[in-house]
Amino acid sequence: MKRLIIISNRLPITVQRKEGQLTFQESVGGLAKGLASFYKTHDSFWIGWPGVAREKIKRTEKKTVIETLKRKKCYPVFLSQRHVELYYNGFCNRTIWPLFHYFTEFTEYSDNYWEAYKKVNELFAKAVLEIANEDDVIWIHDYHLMLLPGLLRKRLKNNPMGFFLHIPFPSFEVFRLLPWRNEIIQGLLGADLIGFHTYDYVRHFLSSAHRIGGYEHSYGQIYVDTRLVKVDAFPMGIDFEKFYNSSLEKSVQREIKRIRNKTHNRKIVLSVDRLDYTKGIIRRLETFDYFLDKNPAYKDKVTLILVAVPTRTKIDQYRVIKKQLEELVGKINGKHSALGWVPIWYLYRSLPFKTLAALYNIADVCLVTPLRDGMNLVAKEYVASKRDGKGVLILSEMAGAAKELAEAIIVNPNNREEITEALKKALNMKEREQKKRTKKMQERIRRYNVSRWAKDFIEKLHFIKETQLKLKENRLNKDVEERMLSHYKRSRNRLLLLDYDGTLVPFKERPELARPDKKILNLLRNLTEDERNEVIIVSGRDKHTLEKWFFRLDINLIAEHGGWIKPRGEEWKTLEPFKTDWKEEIRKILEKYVDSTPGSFIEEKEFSLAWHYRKVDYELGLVRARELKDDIFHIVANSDIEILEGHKVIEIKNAGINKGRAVLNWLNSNSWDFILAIGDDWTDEDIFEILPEEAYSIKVGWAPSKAKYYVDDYREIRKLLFEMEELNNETP
Ligand code: GDG
Repeated sequence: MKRLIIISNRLPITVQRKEGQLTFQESVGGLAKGLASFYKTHDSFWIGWPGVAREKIKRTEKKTVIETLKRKKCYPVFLSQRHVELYYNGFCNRTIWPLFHYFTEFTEYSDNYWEAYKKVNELFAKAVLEIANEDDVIWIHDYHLMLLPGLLRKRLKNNPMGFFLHIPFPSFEVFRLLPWRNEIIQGLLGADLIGFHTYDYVRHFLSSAHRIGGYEHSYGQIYVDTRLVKVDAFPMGIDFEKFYNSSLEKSVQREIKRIRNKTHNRKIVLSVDRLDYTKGIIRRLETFDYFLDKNPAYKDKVTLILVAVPTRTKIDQYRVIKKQLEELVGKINGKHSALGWVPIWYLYRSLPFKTLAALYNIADVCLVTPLRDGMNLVAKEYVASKRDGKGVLILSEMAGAAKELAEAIIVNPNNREEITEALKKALNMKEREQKKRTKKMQERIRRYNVSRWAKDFIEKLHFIKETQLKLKENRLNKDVEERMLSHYKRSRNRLLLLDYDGTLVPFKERPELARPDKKILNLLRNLTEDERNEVIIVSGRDKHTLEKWFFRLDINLIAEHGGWIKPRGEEWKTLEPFKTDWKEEIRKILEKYVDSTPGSFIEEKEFSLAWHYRKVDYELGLVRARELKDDIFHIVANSDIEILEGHKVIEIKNAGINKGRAVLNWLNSNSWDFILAIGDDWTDEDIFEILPEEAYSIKVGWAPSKAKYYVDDYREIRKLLFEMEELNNETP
């Protein structure tokens, strides 16, 4: 099995200096914990920062640190105090973290931070290059290292490389605020697979990649030059069994008893987060205060246990929120407490696992209301811990986890009325209902646990790599080209099937601008004048346009994807008479779409109606195209018309018309000793599909195809045809 190199900002082992001595401890936090179990069972290596500044490690100690970490399959990247300040506390946590969580008012744009971010990403790249082998699989994690895939790709051309973002990817309108947005997009696109927790983040990324970098995608696949990159959602899971079985552990049972002794029979509402402004803790407390105000009957009956784990304490906002929180806890406790009852137990510390598990076990309600959260593992851990199924999760719709945990009570974290109602509902929910909901969620969390998540990601990464290799093998290379040209030269009966737009000329936003230039007309003339050649332009265009453009050439024309055929020297004809009485109804629908979609237009042909959206705003175009297909689907079903999806066009046409059928007669009419078909669109696949085995077929552009070979764009096709033209001149 290949070696897996995991790279994240922090190593799963943290080095600290305590009372002069260096200590090595397991790191806390979602990522380190989540991946730890996976990486121990694989032949893996983890690269990251050990959590202590370079200056704090004496020269003589450095070797010991490296050796000790190596035994735990870790490789350190040492960062200076200055880097930690500018890169980690700076760009990562004062720029990217707030911006990606939609806290634009907290976002700082500093060139110094950015320079440090670049520098540290380079240091990571250097560390990876020091130990990576040619066939190592590389998996980079999170927002600290978004430039790393791009940096590594320059040197590690072939290694499978994945990137996973643990926080949200914001909508384009927010992401575009970042002055270094282009560099970040380019950096990420160095990976072969880019993963996010949810499809919303996938959509946001694809939209930014298109608007900022001009990258179009098809079903989440982007071509970066000729390298295929896949963008997909992988909702991160947890170590389910660990939490599900936690109540069986003696130490946890003891903790449960200890806490129960203090809470008596009161209902427990639990809140657990790092003390981060994105987690909505202040708002949560204000809502709890409001809940007690509005529902005094719950006083002395409910206790909120609030665990706030210290984090990023060097950053102002985190200090401010801590102060606010403590004041608020004091205020609420002062206001509502009674003898023997305090409404909020506030714990500002990281708890040992046994205590956390005990709290998950005994809490009647878990209140998880982040304002934004990539996923939120606490929500999943709480549900997983409920072996008896009793307990209710109240979950913010702004957490990625809400997409999977639909049986929770889903709330808007800013809506205090809604949360107050949710609390009442949760505290009064029948046990049967609680168990039903919990079991449903548990089934999902158990199945898609953290190992499955990691396995899925790595498998997908391998799959993309294999697809890339297949595509590469099919690239029209020098050898094939030479073979093809020599075959061409030898042959006496040649059939050339050429699509027009995107194949002989570039694809234009305005179709009228794609008329043939002199060069291509001359080229086609020379090719057709060679009597060994039968050249056919096989286009989706209407017959009048083709006639207007090519009437001076002695060439075969196929228009409207095969609706009309004009063998050279003959008149236009159809393969069979088609009814077109369906057009009226479809035209009305298309007109509605033209009105509501600026930039789109209808093209009417004899046997088809096409709705073009090449000039429409990218995303609007995609949405409208999908809506249009839905709208006409029921008309098309059980009729003899069909929908054809081309490059930024939806075409409705008589069924049975297609390019393949149209060229069939030619294919069978002669014993060709050289056949070449070239096209760039889905509609050309009908030709590729029916060609005999020995024929050459070339797809222009990088998308799945039945063609034998690929080229990048129309320029390569022109070059190839010019070479053929040369050969015509060479041989009598
Ligand atoms: C980031 C994203 C995404 C918490 N308190 C204690 C403790 N924890 C553990 C929990 C959980 C982890 O920390 C927290 O994970 P979350 O997912 O809730 O949140 P972030 O730390 O913000 O994580 C987040 C995650 O990455 C993974 O991709 O879900 O959206 O922001 O595992 O159990 N553990 C212990 N004591 C505590 O007091 N032992």
